[in-house]
Amino acid sequence: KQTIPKSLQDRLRDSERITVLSGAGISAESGIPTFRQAQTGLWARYDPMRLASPEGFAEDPGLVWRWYQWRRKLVDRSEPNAGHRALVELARTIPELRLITQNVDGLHQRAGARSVIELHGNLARTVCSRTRRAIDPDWLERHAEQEPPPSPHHPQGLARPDVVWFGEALDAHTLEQACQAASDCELMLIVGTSGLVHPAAGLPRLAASAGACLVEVNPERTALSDSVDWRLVGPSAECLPRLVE
Ligand code: BJW
Repeated sequence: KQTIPKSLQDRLRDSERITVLSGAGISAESGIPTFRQAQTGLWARYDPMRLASPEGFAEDPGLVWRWYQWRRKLVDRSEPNAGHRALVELARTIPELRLITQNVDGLHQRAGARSVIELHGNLARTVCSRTRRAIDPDWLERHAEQEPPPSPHHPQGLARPDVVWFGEALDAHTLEQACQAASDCELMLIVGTSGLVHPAAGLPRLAASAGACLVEVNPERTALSDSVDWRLVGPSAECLPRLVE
């Protein structure tokens, strides 16, 4: 096991503002598959453009709805892991810890994290495909035999997950909050993300150009690895608890 360098421990202890950017890898040990890993990733088995794009939804809304229902169930049955919990612990000791996640599984919040910036939405919420207004869970239950259920808000609208698909814009206010958190931290912890999907993948560069040091936690090299100051090579459920102990 890689030991945590003393210089990193000191840096962490001295930091007043830390921002975390998390991705699918932090939930891997909760049993949620990542997207881009060769054998186990979702995109190894499913075509992202058919399942996570507005075009895919327009072509086969039933297929997309059922795929997200399957993922919702997977998330409902899972539990936050030691990595999620370690970040909650870290937040107790740092004056300002902000957490930006690309994940839609809500596991940071279930571990006790507060005010998480969710860049790509949340699987648990369902919205109208036309108006983007939230749809009440009771309505969805009453129309559950339809896949997807119709929208109560628009005659041509359908229920869809409140997540950000490829080619869709991120919520402007959420992105603004994330950019603010990135450009105003002393240290950014980049956990379990391949660093390939934009605009999220641009946040570490924003942090670095504002003077922050970058720490990556990932068992593999990523698109961001060459730009970071420290790499903790291993699963986040092992590395993060050691980092905060
Ligand atoms: C572990 C581990 C363990 C394993 N412990 N680690 C600039 C350049 C090029 C392209 C673009 C660009 N700007 C925009 C684009 C286009 C596109 C994009 O980025 N494409 C690239 C892929 C090339 N971006 C978009 O389309 C975005 N929208 C946009 O830019 O809109 C512009 C616009 C403006 C105005 C009007 C209209 C449009 C939207 C992106 C949305 C991404 N959506 C998804 C699906 C969300 C819903 C769902 O969950 O189904 O988000 S795709 C998927 O990728 C998901 C993730 O959040 C995201 C990132 O993936 P992540 O988290 O990094 O996971 P993986 O699998 O890639 O990596 C896992 C990592 O974990 C690996 O490194 C492992 O090693 C590691 N790991 N076990 C720690 N135990």
